[in-house]
Amino acid sequence: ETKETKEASVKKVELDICPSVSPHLRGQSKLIFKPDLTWEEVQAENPKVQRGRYHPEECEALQRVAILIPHRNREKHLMYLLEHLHPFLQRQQLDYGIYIIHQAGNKKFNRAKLLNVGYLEALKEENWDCFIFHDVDLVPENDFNIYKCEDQPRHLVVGRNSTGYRLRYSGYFGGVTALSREQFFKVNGFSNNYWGWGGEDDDLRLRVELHRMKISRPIPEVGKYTMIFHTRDRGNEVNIERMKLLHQVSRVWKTDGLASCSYKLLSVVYKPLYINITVDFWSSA
Ligand code: UD2
Ligand code: MN
Repeated sequence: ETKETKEASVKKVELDICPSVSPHLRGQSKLIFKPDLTWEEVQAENPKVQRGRYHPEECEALQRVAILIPHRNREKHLMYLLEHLHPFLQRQQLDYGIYIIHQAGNKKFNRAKLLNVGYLEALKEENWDCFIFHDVDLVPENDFNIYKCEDQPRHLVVGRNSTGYRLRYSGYFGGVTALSREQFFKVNGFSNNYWGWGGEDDDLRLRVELHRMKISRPIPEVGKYTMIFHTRDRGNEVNIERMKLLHQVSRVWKTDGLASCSYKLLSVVYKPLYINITVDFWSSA
C-alpha cells in the first residue's frame, strides 16, 4: 500500500457527522408537475443517484434510510414523485435508497403486504436503520419534513391539498410513515390480510399502540403534501372485511405480519433512480 492511498482512506474515515439541521433546506416549495416529463429528464436532474441510492459526500449521514413505495400501474405518479423526492432527500443529507415494490398480475392489490416484502428484501442488501412507507402519489411540499426515524414511530402526512391540509381524523396513520427497523420489527410489520382499499393503515396504528408506542407528527405547516389526483384503481376496490379485521388485531398481530409474509419474488432490477422488486401473491380473499 502506498502512502497516498493510506492518506486517502484515512480522510474518508474522518468525515464529520452531518449537522443536525442540513444547511441545504429551503422550506415550503411550489411543486410543478410537467405534463411531458420523461425519465431521461429526471435522470439528468439527478446525476448523483446510482442504482436508486445516494449518500452525502460532504459528511457522514446519521441514519441509513430505505424508502418503500408500493406500486402497480402508476408510472406517471412514480416519475413525478421521484423527480421531487430525490432532490428533497439530498437536501436533507440522507444516506438513502428507494425501493419500488411492484405487485405483478391483476389480483386484488395488497399495499400492506407489499410493504412487508419491501422491508424484508431491502434488509437483505443493507442494514437500513429507518424505513419510510410511502404512497406513490404523495409529494412532500416542505423539506423541513425530515425523512428520518425517531425514538417513536412518525406519521409524516399531517395534511394534503385535497383535504385542506388538515388531519383527516385523530389516529390517522396513512400515506407516509417512518418507523425504525426495530419499531417495525417489534410490531411484526403490517398485517398481510388486507386485500383492496382501506384499513391496513389503522391496523398498523393499533399494532403501534398495543406496544405502547406513541405516534409523533411534524407541525402542520411542515407536514404538507400534494396528492396527485387519481380515482380508485381497478383491483383496489374497498375492502368490506376491514372492520372485522381491525377488531382482531390484538389477537392476531403476533402470527400475521412479517413473520408469516409469504410471496413469490419474481425479479429485483436496479434502475438508475430506484430498485424495482416485483412480487406475486398466491391468493386474495
Ligand atoms: C389512502 C392512504 C393510503 C392507504 C389507502 C388505503 C392517504 C394519503 N393515503 O390512500 O396510505 O392507507 O388509503 O389502502 O391517506 N397503489 C398502486 N396501484 C394501485 C392501487 C394502489 O400503486 O392500483 C398504491 C399507490 O402507492 C397508492 C397507494 O397504493 O398511493 C394507496 O392507494 P390509493 O392512492 O388508491 O388510496 P388513497 O389515496 O385513498
Ligand atoms: Mn392516493
